[in-house]
Amino acid sequence: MLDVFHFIMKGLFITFEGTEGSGKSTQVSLLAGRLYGLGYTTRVLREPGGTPIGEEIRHTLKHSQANDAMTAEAELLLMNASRAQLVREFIRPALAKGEIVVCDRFYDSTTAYQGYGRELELPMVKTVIDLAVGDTRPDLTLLLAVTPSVSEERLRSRQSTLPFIRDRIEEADREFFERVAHGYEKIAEAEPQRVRKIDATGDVETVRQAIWREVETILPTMNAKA
Ligand code: Z5A
Repeated sequence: MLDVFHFIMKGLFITFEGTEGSGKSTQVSLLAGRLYGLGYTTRVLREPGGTPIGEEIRHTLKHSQANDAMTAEAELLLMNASRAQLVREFIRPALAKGEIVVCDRFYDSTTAYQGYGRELELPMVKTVIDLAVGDTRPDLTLLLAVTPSVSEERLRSRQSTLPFIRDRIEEADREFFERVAHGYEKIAEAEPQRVRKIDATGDVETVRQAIWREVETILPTMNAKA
């Protein structure tokens, strides 16, 4: 458990990771609502994006008509340009005020997608990440793990209710997403204290409770029940 002094001085930084359709956005909202209800000033952010500049970069990365030719290196730098802005514009100021920051994806996504997925050299990926974040690192990362078939099924059911919007990153082949999932396994193995793997194949409430059990351990003394 982090001590109360750490929390007041540094805030608390929680990130969510996982493949698409693993339920990150759903659980980010539920966690933030719970923390907010308990009286914690909580800021929810997402990557890529989260700032006005970052949201423009997000559009370029995902939906721009002209992004077909984007190279893996350009993708790496754009993800981290968005991140560098988010860290300095919102994350550091919020943490300095002792707030809880909950971010939907952070630099582990770059290691998993641009490092393992796009197969860029991991030391180079790390150098770029280090430049973007400096010493701003998550206290806790929740890695939501689902099988590829669960992920595909959830995305299919969501797509059936929404108008189609092209997404360049989702157009990658299945091998790419398998490499991403493998990358997340390696990340969790390398930092088991920070990165907590959550079985996210169950229903929303079961996953919410598993997440809360992890979050509870790093909150300062409180009497909340799951
Ligand atoms: N990316 C990168 O390459 N490098 C980087 O450094 C960063 C990102 C930061 C961002 O896409 C893309 O950028 C992403 C990685 C890359 N690319 N891909 N592909 P995004 O922000 O648009 O989307 P996403 O992060 O991949 O997440 P998502 O597709 O929106 O899914 P999700 O947030 O994990 O899941 P969800 O929206 O909460 O749930 C999906 C559906 O399942 C929805 O209909 C829910 O109601 C349902 N759901 C959720 N939980 C459950 C449970 N437990 N049971 C049943 N159904 C559920």
